Amino acid sequence: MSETETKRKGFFGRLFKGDDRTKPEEQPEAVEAEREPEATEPEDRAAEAEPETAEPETAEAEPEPVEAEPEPEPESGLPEPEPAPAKKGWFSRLKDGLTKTSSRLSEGVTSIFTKRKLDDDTLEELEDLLIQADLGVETSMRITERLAAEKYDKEISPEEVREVLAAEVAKTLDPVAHPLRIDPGKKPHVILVVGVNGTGKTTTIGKFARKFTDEGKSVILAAGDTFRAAAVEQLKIWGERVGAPVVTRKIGADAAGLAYDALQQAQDEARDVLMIDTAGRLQNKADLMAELEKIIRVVRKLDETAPHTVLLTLDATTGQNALQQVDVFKNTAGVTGIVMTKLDGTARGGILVSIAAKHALPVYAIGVGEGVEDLQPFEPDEFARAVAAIA
Ligand SMILES: Nc1nc2c(ncn2[C@@H]2O[C@H](COP(=O)(O)OP(=O)(O)O)[C@@H](O)[C@H]2O)c(=O)[nH]1
Ligand SMILES: [Mg+2]
Repeated sequence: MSETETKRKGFFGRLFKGDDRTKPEEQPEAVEAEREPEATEPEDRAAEAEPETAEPETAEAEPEPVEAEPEPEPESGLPEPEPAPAKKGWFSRLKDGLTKTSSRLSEGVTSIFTKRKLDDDTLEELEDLLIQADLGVETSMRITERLAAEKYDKEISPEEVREVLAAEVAKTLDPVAHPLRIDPGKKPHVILVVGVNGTGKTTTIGKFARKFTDEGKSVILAAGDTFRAAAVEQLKIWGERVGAPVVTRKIGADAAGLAYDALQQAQDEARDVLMIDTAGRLQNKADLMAELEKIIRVVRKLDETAPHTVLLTLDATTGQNALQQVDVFKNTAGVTGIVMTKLDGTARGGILVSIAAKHALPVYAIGVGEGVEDLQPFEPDEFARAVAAIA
């Protein structure tokens, strides 16, 4: 079992696993809401651990077991999944993470351009490939137009195409690479974290909290997802890990009231940063948006410039759905920037390029894993090279 899988099986993994791969706009939200209050997930380990007692006790059995079919080698002949790699630099982890995105693209490019000229047909095939990789129409067209301008009717190698791809992707991403900066003039700098359930809000708060405390800043967290006991617990654990106090209320308490109290405490204690976690239930969009608006309204009673950052988390594995989520949150919650999570292990990493082109929102950081060290600064050139599979 890989390290990631092991973690998944662990505490939060099991509680939150259901959210991971779901399309947040669809019914899973409702499902989650129903199953949540008591996280009494039955220990289904029993099923896994069940010993295979099927060995028939034939005293003088032939060496050949009769039960040839059900048990051995579940994946007949398929290679074992690769063991989790040891610690690597973040760029190589990003590259590994984006392998599914980049290999689809580079194989596509190779198959289009091997021994073929750059003409209308190949250009159209390329454009389709790029759009299917979630790069967005605008960037895809820029790539094909540039190739057409430079190489029309000539032979072109897949490598040359990939170079242009990387360069144009970087051009789209450059303007949105803005790290999240804490304004030292604010005590505290208030960060409101919004996004659909399961997109990584709480984890991202934990990762940023670690980064800020490592920089010597004093951080306080507010457990504004007051709907779920497990969500509050999850933030408390992050708080303990990084040594930041976590302001909590009873389950079902008013999130705005909690945010108000947390800001007051943060001001009293002259904290540098307050990060407010929120609920992300989209099954009732109107309620959720009303709640976020109320949080913003009440924190402004204590500091009319707050929140100073409204950070939207987006799960890369949801692909095009992430674009819609930006639409939903951008206006109501006044999103100032995004963190794209789960870029490790998805074929849909290209969606970040679409979002950059369409919304021009700062990308504060990217998530390439579940661990505290897996929040990375967003570097457009490196991201573009990883997507285009250029070393
Ligand atoms: N692989 C991977 N998993 C992540 C990343 N960020 C968050 N997760 C996982 O996604 C799940 C949901 O995250 P969580 O922070 O609880 O989402 P929230 O509901 O928005 O607060 C958890 O299992 C996290 O460990 C990431 O960058 N990569
Ligand atoms: Mg959460």
